[in-house]
Amino acid sequence: MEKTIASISTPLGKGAISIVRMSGEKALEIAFKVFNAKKLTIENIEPRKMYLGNFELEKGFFEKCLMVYFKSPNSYTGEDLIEFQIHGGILITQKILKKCLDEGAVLAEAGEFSKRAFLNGKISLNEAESIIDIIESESESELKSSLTLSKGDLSLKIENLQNSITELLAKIEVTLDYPEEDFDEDVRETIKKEIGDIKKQIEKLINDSRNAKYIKHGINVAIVGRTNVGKSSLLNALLGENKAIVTDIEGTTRDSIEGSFFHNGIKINLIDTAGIREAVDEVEKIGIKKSKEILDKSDIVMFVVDGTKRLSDSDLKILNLSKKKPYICVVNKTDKSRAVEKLENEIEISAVFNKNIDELKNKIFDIIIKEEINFNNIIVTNERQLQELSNALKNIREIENAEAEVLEVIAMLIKNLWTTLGKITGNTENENIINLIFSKFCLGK
Ligand SMILES: Nc1nc2c(ncn2[C@@H]2O[C@H](COP(=O)(O)OP(=O)(O)OP(=O)(O)O)[C@@H](O)[C@H]2O)c(=O)[nH]1
Ligand SMILES: [Mg+2]
Repeated sequence: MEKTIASISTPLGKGAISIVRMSGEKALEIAFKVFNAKKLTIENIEPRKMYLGNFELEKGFFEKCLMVYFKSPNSYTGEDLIEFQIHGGILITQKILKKCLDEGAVLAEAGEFSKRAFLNGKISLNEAESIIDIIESESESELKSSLTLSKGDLSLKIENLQNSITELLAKIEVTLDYPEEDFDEDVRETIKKEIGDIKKQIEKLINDSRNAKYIKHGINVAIVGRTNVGKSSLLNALLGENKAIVTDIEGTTRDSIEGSFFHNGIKINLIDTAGIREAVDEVEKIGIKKSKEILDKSDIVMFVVDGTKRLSDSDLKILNLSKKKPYICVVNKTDKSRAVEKLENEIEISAVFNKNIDELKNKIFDIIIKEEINFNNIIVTNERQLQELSNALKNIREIENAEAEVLEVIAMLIKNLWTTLGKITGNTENENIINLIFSKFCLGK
């Protein structure tokens, strides 16, 4: 029997409606496990009719959605097919997909619906191929066009930020014009508030943009640690297959091994590294260098330790390296009694006995995807622009650190912030105004 497949059929994050589709013999049965509509039963449901009902996301938690049933052979794939139309955000859509998967469907591979349509004689091979092409190019281009759209928004956003800064500079200027008045305290308060506001907005831009990147490319997770702590066993446990060789011989994994899985609809790319050896100096150095390289490319690090042993010097070295990134300390082998010290951000697991593996998956997801992803947010995809946004945050930190300085110095730092933001859009139109305001400051006199 062919498996029942499911997937999100609309491009992630675009538009107000998204569709989760299921195809296969069990589609209807699975649908009725998760969806209820008044008086609707598996016996009385009519094909091609839309039903409004409740989708049970978790026990007791419902989301309203629409369901349509296409009866085999009169469906796109030729099999029994169910479509859920969802008016929620991306996380809701992912939860609905996950629930279908939990109830027995498997995640469809790219183009698998069309492949089944072809196998069931619904479309020709040519058609299947061109559909797959279109699907691929469409979702790519839709994503791209949504990104272009948001580019206009970005310019506007940056312009607004720059305008707030110009106003702020003007306020400081007034204070300097009337030194006899006691405006100083007031203006310092205003600076603090306004700069705080701007900081929040820039941080949000950076965050939203990172999240968008994760949806497209997945989250890269490095697995690092000493030899024999169970890194490869952990990779296998997370993937649910025996991809990497596991032995009790130190140094089993020579080269890094990669594998991916989906969690809540987001792809998680794992990189299992060769373990770092204890005490063998030269070899240890090479291992550390290699792990460093992999670490640099990852978004999160899982630092794995053998829970039955106390921390060694090598462990501490690797832990220090891991701290460069968001990291999780994975205490493995907790099926045996624990000897290792308490660690920060730790989770106790057993790779061999599959203990806490789902909790670990959730942890990885939660660290990166902190809030609901919304593609209607402004998204910055250009690396250079993202870099300038980080630079703007640096400028802000300098302003915050200069709290005790004279206003002229603070104003100069605020001007730097204005210029950095201008680099994002190339907007230097107002530079003259800024310079005009600035010329009135006593700087350099
Ligand atoms: N009891 C117990 N043993 C484990 C667990 N995880 C791994 N092991 C054992 O630890 C040994 C090393 O496991 P690997 O997964 O190869 O360790 P590694 O960190 O990849 O080792 P290298 O590739 O050599 O760096 C094997 O004998 C595993 O069976 C666990 O959760 N509990
Ligand atoms: Mg290994």
